[in-house]
Order: sequence, then C-alpha cells, then structure tokens
Amino acid sequence: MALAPEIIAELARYLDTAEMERREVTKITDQHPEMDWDDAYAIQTALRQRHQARGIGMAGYKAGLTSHAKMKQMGVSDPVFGFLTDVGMIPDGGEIDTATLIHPKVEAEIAFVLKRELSGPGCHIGAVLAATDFVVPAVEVIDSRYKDFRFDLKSVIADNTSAARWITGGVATSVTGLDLRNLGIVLEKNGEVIDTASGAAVLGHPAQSVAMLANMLGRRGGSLPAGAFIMTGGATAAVAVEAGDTVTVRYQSLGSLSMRVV
Ligand code: OOG
Ligand code: MG
Repeated sequence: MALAPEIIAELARYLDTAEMERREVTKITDQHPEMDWDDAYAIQTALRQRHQARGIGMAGYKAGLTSHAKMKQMGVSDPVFGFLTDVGMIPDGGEIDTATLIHPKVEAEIAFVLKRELSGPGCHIGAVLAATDFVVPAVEVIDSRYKDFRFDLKSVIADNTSAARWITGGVATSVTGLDLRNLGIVLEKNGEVIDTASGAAVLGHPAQSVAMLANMLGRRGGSLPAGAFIMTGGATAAVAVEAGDTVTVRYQSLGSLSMRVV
C-alpha cells in the first residue's frame, strides 16, 4: 500500500459524493499517481462500507473488462472486479432513470448463480460449472464517476468498476448441455441491432470470468459463497443511452431483457 489510511478514506468519500451528487470528477490517479493495486481495492472496500453504513445491501459480484470489445473500448488490458448493490437493481421491463445517473451506458452480460462456494486460487472452468446452480441473462448499467468515462485501471477499480444499476431475468437455465461459448446475444436500442456477441467474447468462456474472480478473491483471502450472483462482464461493447431510448437484449435460449430509459 502506498497511500495512508486517511487518504484511502478521503478518496472513497470523493467517489461516493460524486455518485450521490451525479457529478463527474477527475480520476484519482491524477492526484495520487503513486497508488498501487491494493490501494485501489482498499478504496473500493471503503466505498462499499460507506454504502453499507447507509443501509444499502450487497446483492452480488461483478467482473469487468473481461472481453476484448470492452478492453479495446476503454483502452485497458486487465479484468477487474466490483460489487452490486440491492438499490442498484432494476426489474426486467423497468426504467433506467437518467436523472439519477451521470452518463449511463448499457452492456449485455451473462450472470451465474452458485449452489456451492467457490474458492481460489486454483479455481477453473470445470469447478465453476460444477458449482453453478444456473445462468441467467443480465444487463449492466455502468456510469463511471470520471469525466468523459475516461480512466485507468486503478482509478476504475476504486470507483467500483463503474457499477451503477443492473437488470436480470429471462430464463434461469442449468449449464448442463448449454453451449455457453456459442450462446448468441443481440443488443438492440430503439429497435435497431447495435451490437452482437457470443458467450466466448468473455474470456473465451463466461465461466472463465467466474474462475478468475474466485482466484482474485482467493488471493485476497475471500471466496464466492453459495448463492452468489455474479455478472461475468460485458460481452458486447457498452452503449450510451439517453432518456427516450428503449433497450432490448435477446439471448439465445435464455430469453430476453428489456428496459426503458427515462
Ligand atoms: C468499467 C466496467 C467494465 C464490464 O462489464 O466490462 C464492466 C467500465 O467500462 O466503465 O462492467
Ligand atoms: Mg459490466
């Protein structure tokens, strides 16, 4: 750790306030270029504790920057992880309220729900599939607190990997016999196809994203508990939305999700 505990706390407050006031801020590595990876996750943890102190519940886990489409779009090279909150949940068919967000984008993901705990390091796709209860479609609404959605990896980790809202639903499906690599995803905005992907866009196989997450958490003394809901990262690029838009994502054999932007 390169940053003092009071700086970690101050940076968590800075990002938390930006989110609550819906205000873009400069990325934190501009002020603290010396910060390291542990500092970045420590700021994210302090941010989570601020949420929890306000009574916000933790609803799940997210991996991000797990596809080439996303890494290329954001100009970064490694996956990251963050948390999902209960207040961030939007029901399928619900509304994304732009008045509560800065510059939202939507991205299509595949989510896993575990029936058994997964711990790393040493976790692999086979262990993930054996521990999975079911997979479901999910859409993440990301909303970086940084100016113009531009950041580096340490800044985005501290900012809870741009997490803002999330939607799930469709058909909860067992992974047995499901070809997750070749599962097609079509992202539509206002009735027009904006992007398409297959499950393999996410690290070659979406279960690889869960394995990576278990390994990253394992190295920090954590694990993914039984029942955990995990979003594996955008398979499509993230698409900016504004009030008046409608978004539908169709998943091969898993149904679809839709939402209105207001
Ligand atoms: C970082 C979050 C990335 C994903 O699914 O790749 C992410 C960002 O692009 O703002 O959630
Ligand atoms: Mg995402």
